Amino acid sequence: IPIEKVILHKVRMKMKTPFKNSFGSVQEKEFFIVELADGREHRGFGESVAFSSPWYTEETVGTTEHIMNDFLVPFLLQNPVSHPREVTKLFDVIRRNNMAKAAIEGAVWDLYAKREGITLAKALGGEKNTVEAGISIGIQPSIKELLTVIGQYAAKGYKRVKIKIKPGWDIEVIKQVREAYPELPIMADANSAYTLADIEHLKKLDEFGLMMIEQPLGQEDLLNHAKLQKEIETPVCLDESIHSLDDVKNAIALGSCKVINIKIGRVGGLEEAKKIHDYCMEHNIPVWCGGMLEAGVGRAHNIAVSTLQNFVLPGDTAGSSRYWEKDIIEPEVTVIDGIINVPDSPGIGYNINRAALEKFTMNKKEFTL
Ligand code: OSB
Ligand code: MG
Repeated sequence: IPIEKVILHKVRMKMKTPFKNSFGSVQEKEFFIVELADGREHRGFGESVAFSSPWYTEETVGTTEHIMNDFLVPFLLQNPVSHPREVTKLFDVIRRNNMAKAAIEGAVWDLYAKREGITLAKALGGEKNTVEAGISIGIQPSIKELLTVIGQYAAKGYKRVKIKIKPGWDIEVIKQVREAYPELPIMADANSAYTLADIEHLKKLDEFGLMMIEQPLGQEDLLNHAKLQKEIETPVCLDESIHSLDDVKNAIALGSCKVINIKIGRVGGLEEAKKIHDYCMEHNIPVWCGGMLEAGVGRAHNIAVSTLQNFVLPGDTAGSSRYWEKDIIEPEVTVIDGIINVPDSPGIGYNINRAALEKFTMNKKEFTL
């Protein structure tokens, strides 16, 4: 795959409403759009997902910039690959920094698929033409407001609603949501807000028929998640604990979870995401695609990976208008009756809206060999 030029667009976009979870609030998203040019007509795009501060994982916009500029981009230019799956191996000499790796690896996949004239979904081995959309709702000022927001998304047909919880905003919240929406598929995401000492408290969630509870305990704590899963009926899903296929193998062997949330950025790219998907399928562990408040390019990658067979649960990928007045892709991602149609043009299947991208770009850096 000839890569003649790499362009890193540093972008800043303001979200319509702040997203609040157990560790803080985000309203401005800074990220990189990675653009690869093959010297012919094709351009591949990727999007970095790390936040400005290291509250979700250790990566930030600043570390992403450093690792891409000083290591990953020069590596890619100096070491031609013939298939995107080779990028993971190429980047393996750099420890972790998964989100920086994934932004570039994703762009290589897009470029590859466009050169082959196939969709990214097909290049990955996905077969679905539609994917189910779920929604993740941040912590609201009151239960009343939460119920209103849930009502809005339920009316649009979203296939499941994820509610952020933390100590003091949990049992009563879920109880009232369940009463107001007896049939709605709901789940809770704790973003590591609890410890094993909360086991009796977390057991109280069992009566509400949650699809799952996401990452209740510590980020590195596979052992205690296993202890918790033995005591509660609600399936445990891991998010922050999963950075690689090895993490997944450990989690499944220990019984730490019954579901896995795959985020392409967190696991270092599409190739690793695919391997995790395949391993989970062999072990009867359903997966779904998590979200990182992505703009359109990241959203498009999420949609493509969600076409793989074992993505059997609705993910966090909502329509572009969930967070953005104006997205950087066209057409924008739309959700109709809770369904996203997978685009059928080559690569990510959406065009870059150059005017919108320029408008949100703070600076641009070009690299050639
Ligand atoms: O824990 O899944 C999470 C957003 C930022 C960081 C972590 C998480 C989330 C979400 C929102 O839940 C997902 C989205 O709407 O993109
Ligand atoms: Mg989560």
